Amino acid sequence: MSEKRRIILHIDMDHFFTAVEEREHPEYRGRPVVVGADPKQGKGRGVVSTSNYEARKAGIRSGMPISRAWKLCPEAVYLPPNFSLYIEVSLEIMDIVRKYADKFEQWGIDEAFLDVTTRVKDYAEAEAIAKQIKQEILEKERLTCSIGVGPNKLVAKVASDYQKPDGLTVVKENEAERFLAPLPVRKLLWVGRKTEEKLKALGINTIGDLARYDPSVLSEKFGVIGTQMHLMARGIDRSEVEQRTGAKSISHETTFEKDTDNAEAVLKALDALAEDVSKEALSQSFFFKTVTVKVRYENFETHTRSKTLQFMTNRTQDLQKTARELLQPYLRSERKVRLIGVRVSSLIKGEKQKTLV
Ligand code: TTP
Ligand code: MG
Repeated sequence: MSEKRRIILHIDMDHFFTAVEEREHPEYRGRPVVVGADPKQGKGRGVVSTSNYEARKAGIRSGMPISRAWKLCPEAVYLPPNFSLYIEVSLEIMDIVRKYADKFEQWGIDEAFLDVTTRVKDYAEAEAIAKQIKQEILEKERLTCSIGVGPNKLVAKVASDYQKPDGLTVVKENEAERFLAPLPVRKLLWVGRKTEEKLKALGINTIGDLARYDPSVLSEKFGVIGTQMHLMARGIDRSEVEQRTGAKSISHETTFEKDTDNAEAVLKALDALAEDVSKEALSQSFFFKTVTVKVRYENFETHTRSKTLQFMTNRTQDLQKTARELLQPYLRSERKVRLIGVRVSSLIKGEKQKTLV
């Protein structure tokens, strides 16, 4: 069977929400940290969104009732989710990652698939790209991720989960089946708890058990899913990395050569960024409604502030005025500014315009 050879990367940020919180609050580092509902001294309702690896040692997991987490580890730092910050960081990460690939597909808030087939000649080069991505995310975001490299999305995804945190696992095409075989079946995409139970009843515990099982019995018991699971167990997955067209947002940012407390210089840089963003919007015939500015101080603490305008626009002056308004309160800080950014979102495609108004 001559299927075209592909090389796919899957990137998954490590304990994403809590990692962002630790970055913003270094005093939490080394302690168990949980992001989720308010535990209210063990009486809280709601669940854990995520926890860092220290808290996981105590048995805390995503989706667990927060009251149970509290019982397992009352001394952890409990924080409410700050979604707008996580989304902003996610957008930044995706901007970094996207440029390494021919085809890019975001998957959830902290994961992405990259098809790098035409950019590399072999797995060694793909591994080098993965290292470069890890390095760039660490330098620019001070966050770690885990990357899997494989012949398809399925193997890449299982590989990224294989050595977490800060992992890099490369599985070549001819190693895929052997790599998967000892792992529990639930590691396969789409095998949920219920299917896992049914498979167990048939004596299928590992992916290898599934690969060896008679496919006709599987299709009898599970229908199309049965056939699909059998292929996946053998490391076969033909699904494409689905490049999505059309940006959901446009952003530019600047890191100052030296951290600065010169408000005038910061505002001048902000005007320039706003001009770049509005020109890019215009060139793509986009109008926007929501403006977000970002500021990162010398200690890496990051803030974002947004405003949704009453009207759609792509005028430079509108963007500059709104961005200045949004940034003002952050210029009163005693800390020096390391980076600023401007983003526009709620985009709609308009008629092509010939001139910048
Ligand atoms: P995951 O990538 O599943 O988890 P994670 O990044 O926290 O940890 P890991 O190192 O194992 O990858 O999910 C990404 C984020 O999505 C996570 O930080 C919080 C959020 N999330 C929830 O809010 N609820 C959930 O049940 C899960 C699984 C994730
Ligand atoms: Mg993750």
